[in-house]
Amino acid sequence: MESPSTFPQAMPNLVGTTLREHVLTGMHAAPGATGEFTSLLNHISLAIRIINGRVRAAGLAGLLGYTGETNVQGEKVQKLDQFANDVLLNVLQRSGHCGVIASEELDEAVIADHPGKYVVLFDPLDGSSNIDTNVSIGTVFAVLRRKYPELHPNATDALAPGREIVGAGYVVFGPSTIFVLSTGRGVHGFTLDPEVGEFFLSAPNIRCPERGKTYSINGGNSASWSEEIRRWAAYIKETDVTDGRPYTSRYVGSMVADAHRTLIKGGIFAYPADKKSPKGKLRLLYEANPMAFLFEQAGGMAIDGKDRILDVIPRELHQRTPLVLGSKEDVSIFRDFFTGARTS
Ligand code: AHM
Ligand code: MG
Repeated sequence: MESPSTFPQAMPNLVGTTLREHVLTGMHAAPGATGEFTSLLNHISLAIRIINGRVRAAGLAGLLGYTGETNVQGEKVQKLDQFANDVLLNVLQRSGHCGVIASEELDEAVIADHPGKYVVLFDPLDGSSNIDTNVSIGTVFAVLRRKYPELHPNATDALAPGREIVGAGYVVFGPSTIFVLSTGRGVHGFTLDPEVGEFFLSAPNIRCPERGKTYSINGGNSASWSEEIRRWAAYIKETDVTDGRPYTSRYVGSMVADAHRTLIKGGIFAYPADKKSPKGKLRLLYEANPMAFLFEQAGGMAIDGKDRILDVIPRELHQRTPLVLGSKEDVSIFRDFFTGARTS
């Protein structure tokens, strides 16, 4: 066996770094850090581990008859997305760091009765239509710092553009549970060791390739697409060995899973506006903004078709947006078709 002393001494040894350590080390470097942000992220990690336990037992719970309205003890059993929402909400409220919490599952933002420093926005269980068939699902979140933390929090604190995000992440509950996080210093992936109950650094400094070979879009919506999007879809399927076309198609239907593959392997994920969903389907605050922040941090790109997602000024909590993200070159080509700058 190779001796651990063979690690180069000048480089920090990242093997065995936990999510907790990683966050703590990063925050030590931040001037004026109070430890609150570190604590907030540790609370999010705790909520994720609780949700993970329930997600992992979802099939088992079904087999044992726990998926109906009541279980054998006569207790009401929550749906998984409701459970994930409640866990995140409870854990974040108990952390004491949040002035405002907003979730895709809640009609209104939850306002604290104390002036918490942060706003947390989340989609507790993305891809929930895939739960019943044991396909990857996930959680997405974004953290903002309240502009005026000394004032009483207000729901409008949540309506800040994504460029003001101070931390964002997502978790994929797939064959393993992976937590991808950025606090504005690159993007790092952590895998849960279920035996230990800790996330360990498994993918430091993730970079989205400049160009990929995969496109990810619900082709079943093509009859509702604009002419520009149809032209792009035709281009992506044409054969041209000089630039790797035709691309291959992958579409899970869980944005976290499709985005994660796109982040790692490159290519493009798109949920554009169409006749059925004229404003797009995905939510700006809970899905598009955190993903856009992560993609930009990893050297990728995220637009609404034409403009940068992170520059959109939100008008309402549950605002929808078209979303196109992925490798810089692939997203730029989409934009050229979308704006009519190119047609073939
Ligand atoms: P959800 O947050 O209710 O799960 O819905 C969002 C999901 C995304 O994960 C996914 O990209 C999209 O909806 C799939 O939609 P469609 O079935 O229209 O392709
Ligand atoms: Mg979702």
